[in-house]
Amino acid sequence: MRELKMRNQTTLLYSTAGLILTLGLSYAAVPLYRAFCAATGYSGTPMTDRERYSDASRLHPTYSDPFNETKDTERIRISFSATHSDQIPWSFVPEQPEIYVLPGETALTFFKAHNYSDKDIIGIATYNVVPDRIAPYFAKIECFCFEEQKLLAGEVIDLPVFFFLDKDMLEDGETRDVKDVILNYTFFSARRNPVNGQLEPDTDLSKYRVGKDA
Ligand SMILES: *[C@@H]1O[C@H](CO)[C@@H](O)[C@H](O)[C@H]1NC(C)=O
Ligand SMILES: *[C@@H]1O[C@H](CO)[C@@H](O)[C@H](O)[C@H]1NC(C)=O
Ligand SMILES: CC(=O)N[C@H]1CO[C@H](CO)[C@@H](O)[C@@H]1O
Repeated sequence: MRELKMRNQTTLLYSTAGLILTLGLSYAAVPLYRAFCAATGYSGTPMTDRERYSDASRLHPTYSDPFNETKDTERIRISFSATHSDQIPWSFVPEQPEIYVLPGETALTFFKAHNYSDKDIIGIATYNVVPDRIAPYFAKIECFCFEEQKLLAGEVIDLPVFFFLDKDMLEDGETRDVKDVILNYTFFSARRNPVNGQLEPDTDLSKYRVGKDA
């Protein structure tokens, strides 16, 4: 296994295929999320492209420019942003404000959610990235947003996101110069429709606009 340089102390880096395999098991939860996302019509939704992360050669930091071997690639700042709908009685914050990554370099970050109500809550997160043209290259290996999250009354949980920017972004004229990315989550509370068993948000989602390119 190739040794990774831990250049960024705040970033936890993994390139272990085993870890990815284990995490990959929750992939089955994606369709539920997709359905929710499709229903809300958000744009700028990052793709969770399984092919990208099952190809281990993509999960290495890209140190040089694909068009110029002598030119180093620059780190890209990923900043995290978290909001929630008015209806959901919990707090939801990123545990670190930002991470700097190279294309192909995997990174792990956490968000913290706290239920300060006296009821159990089911939450569903939607996400978007800014600028949204980077979304096709923003690959999530594991994300709390793939599944509904149930918080018991009073509970505090850490929600992981394990991601990388696909190195192909460097070959796309639209994205090769992107140096600043925002990953933005919004939590909605949800309930199960007793008729069809589907999760439905408790909020009027049309009030929320996400994923607009600046
Ligand atoms: C390749 O990168 C080097 C270092 O940044 C630069 O000096 C050189 O001009 C670049 N070559 C081309 C063809 O752009
Ligand atoms: C994050 O999403 C919320 C709505 O869900 C939106 O109001 C906010 O502008 C978004 N922030 C960014 C940086 O896209
Ligand atoms: C404020 C807090 O920590 N959480 C609330 C969430 O739910 C429990 C119910 O057991 C409340 O007692 C807490 O006040």
